[in-house]
Amino acid sequence: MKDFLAEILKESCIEYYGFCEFSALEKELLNCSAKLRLPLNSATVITLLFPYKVLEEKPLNISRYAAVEDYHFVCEKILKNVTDLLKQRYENFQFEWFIDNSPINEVKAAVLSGLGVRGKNNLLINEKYGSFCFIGEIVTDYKIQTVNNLITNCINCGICVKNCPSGFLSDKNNKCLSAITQQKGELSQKEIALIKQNKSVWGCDICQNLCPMNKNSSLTPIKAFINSYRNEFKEDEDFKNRAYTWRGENVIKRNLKIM
Ligand code: B12
Ligand code: SF4
Ligand code: SF4
Repeated sequence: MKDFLAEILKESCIEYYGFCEFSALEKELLNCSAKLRLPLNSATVITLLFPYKVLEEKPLNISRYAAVEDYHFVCEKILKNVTDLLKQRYENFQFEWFIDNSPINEVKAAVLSGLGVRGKNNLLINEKYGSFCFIGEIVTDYKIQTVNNLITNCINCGICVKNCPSGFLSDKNNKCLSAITQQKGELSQKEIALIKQNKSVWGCDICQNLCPMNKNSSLTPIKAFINSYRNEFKEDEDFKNRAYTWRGENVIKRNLKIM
């Protein structure tokens, strides 16, 4: 199985992947409808990284993850293809892919799979791509031998916590600016001020841009991200296939007006 995976993932441009036991994540499954898709007797989680930093300079008014084609679609294509190949080859086993809309705590899965450390900014930080990578996984009832990776943390410098504009990283009762930019309806004066001050109409990258472990992080080799890159959200842009599309045009356009 490991050799077969290595071969098909190489073809898909996936450089970082690893395995962890499903049982290590089972007790903390996130509450979402995708839970119903988990295979019966899930045994192994195959975790994959999808780096997405296209340029060294940061985009002008959106976060990096929103500057490329919606990662759900880009990663879905790769995950679906790999899953189909696995199903064909190991027809007596079940394989289900997830990304973001997943019952798995993906950061934890990635750390347990040996793909990086867990940052104080909540994110997975990989040795090559830093935290600028999405996490996807394939869950299977096939038992793959895993190494027992322990949860390892970042260097704990505290820069992210100190500079988090909303205070989310020091107190989860505060809302993350990324969540505020995605919120429908009216925003409070405090939320409006946060969008203005931090000049982001979608997402927030402050805790990533300042993280020393992201210094010199590599650019993505994934063509679909490179080819779809836009460094700014504009009022009249083509609105299709972006990470902000699912919230409808009004939310991001409201944020642009605020700015
Ligand atoms: C809901 C969600 C959000 C919400 C809430 C985030 C949150 N942290 O609560 C909002 C909208 C705010 C959000 C924002 C972002 N998100 Co988000 N989000 C998710 C989602 C769907 C679920 C996260 C979750 O609820 N986890 C469960 C809770 C319990 O985990 P937790 O909050 O980390 O809590 C744990 C820690 O506190 C930890 N802990 C305890 N003690 C300690 C001590 C230390 C030192 C540390 C580090 C941790 C720690 O224990 C808790 C339990 O395990 C995941 C996908 C997934 N299925 O995992 C993506 C995901 C985490 N998000 C992702 C991204 C990219 C982002 C943004 C960077 C997007 C942006 N640029 O705006 C920001 C970053 C915000 C931040 N720094 O946290 C990526 C992260 C990739 C990576 N490299 O890690 C994910 C994995 C999606 C994906 N498939 O790629 N997100
Ligand atoms: S994304 Fe922004 S608001 Fe959210 S935790 Fe990071 S710095 Fe704080
Ligand atoms: S800024 Fe410092 S504390 Fe925060 S994630 Fe990066 S290394 Fe860890």
